[in-house]
Amino acid sequence: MITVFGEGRGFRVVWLLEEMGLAYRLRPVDLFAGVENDLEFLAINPGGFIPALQDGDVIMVESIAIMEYLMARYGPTPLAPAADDAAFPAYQQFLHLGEAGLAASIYFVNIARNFAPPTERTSHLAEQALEVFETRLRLVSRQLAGAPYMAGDRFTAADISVTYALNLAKRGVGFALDPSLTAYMARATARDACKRALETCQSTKAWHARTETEAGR
Ligand SMILES: N[C@@H](CCC(=O)N[C@@H](CS)C(=O)NCC(=O)O)C(=O)O
Repeated sequence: MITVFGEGRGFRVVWLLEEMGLAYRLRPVDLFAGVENDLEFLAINPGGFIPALQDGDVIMVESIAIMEYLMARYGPTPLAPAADDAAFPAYQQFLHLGEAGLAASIYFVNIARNFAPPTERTSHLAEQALEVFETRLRLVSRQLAGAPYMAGDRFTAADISVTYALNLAKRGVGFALDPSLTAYMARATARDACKRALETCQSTKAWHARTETEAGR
């Protein structure tokens, strides 16, 4: 049985598992309660961050690497275009840009805005992180000017990667997504597998409900 530890970016993994129709269980990890007493989780990931994956003897962290592992081991799947597919370079680029360029930067803007002491809510570092997010987002917008999805005509795991970051920007820091990005988000997240993932990820679902009215502020 595949076990996903933690939501947050674990939502990407759960969504992918739903798309692929693989059996799994979600093991909640409460970062706000502190993980220092969660010895079972710390045995899986001594770093204490989420998500982590356990699949038999395999233990992994990093949401994008976990998705690549699952698609390679249990594929082939249309979620991952093959290397000789014309869609492959864009797929590969946006799969990683979604985390390394977008989520990693907006994550720290979110921490600064919502969790830092009041005097540190606007800092040079947070401004730099926001600028990194915004400059990388231009690549997403350029892609959407010519195609409905990150890899072109079809939905792939790159869309799972990128939409997680856009959602965090929208709900976490009130980043205003333009109409093209909003339409893209709606298109990608309308999938049944995404809806099923949200039912599994109850903390994420509650966060969506909490931020529904605030998003876009
Ligand atoms: N690049 C990692 C980022 C992991 C990460 O930063 N996760 C956040 C929650 S989504 C976390 O656990 N933060 C608490 C910490 O780093 O201690 C991934 O894509 O999995």
